[in-house]
Amino acid sequence: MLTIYGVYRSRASRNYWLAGELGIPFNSEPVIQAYRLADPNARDAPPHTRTAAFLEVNPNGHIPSMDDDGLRLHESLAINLYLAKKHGGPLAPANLAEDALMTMWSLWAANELETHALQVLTHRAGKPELRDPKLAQAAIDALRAPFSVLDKALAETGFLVGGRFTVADINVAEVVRYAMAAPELFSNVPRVKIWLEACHARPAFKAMMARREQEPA
Ligand SMILES: N[C@@H](CCC(=O)N[C@@H](CS)C(=O)NCC(=O)O)C(=O)O
Repeated sequence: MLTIYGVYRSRASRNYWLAGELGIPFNSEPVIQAYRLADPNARDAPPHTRTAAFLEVNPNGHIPSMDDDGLRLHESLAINLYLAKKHGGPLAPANLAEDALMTMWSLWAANELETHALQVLTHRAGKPELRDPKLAQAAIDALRAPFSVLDKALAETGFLVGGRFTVADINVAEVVRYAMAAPELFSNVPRVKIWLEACHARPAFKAMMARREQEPA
């Protein structure tokens, strides 16, 4: 049986979205980020990323993690690639070339986008006392080139791989979502805007976001 450790307000969102797309059942082990707790050492603290029990699951002390019949995986994007391939269907690669492209786009999202997109989120939409407009602007400037790459990649079919919605779209869209606090980033990349709206119109994405909204901010 598949177990996903995490909360909806974390990168585990990617895995919940994918599981919804695949229609696969899973156990949910709620584990919250330690830094979100006033006192992670309190006796009544909920399960979090720095407990001894969770560090046994993921020594990195990060969510999400996954256990699938004894296979333990960390890294949200790797978990999605694994689950898509395990369950097959249109979300999964149909051949080695598609597999390579889906891996490439997932690593691209993690390496070319994620740090900057998180900076946009923190400094545009995070706690007001922590926001630094200069850092937000630097991250926005850094994202312009990769956003243009993404826009061009979407030109032919509107999707990243194989002319259909796949795990690659989920993995990239979930990173691009962090940059939505900078609407100006999307004005010169119309295909990215249309693609992201299409991704966000999917019932499994909406269901994931509804669960996310139910969690305390
Ligand atoms: N590259 C990892 C990053 C995981 C990560 O940093 N997760 C954050 C939540 S989104 C976390 O667990 N932070 C809690 C902590 O550092 O205590 C992935 O994609 O899974």
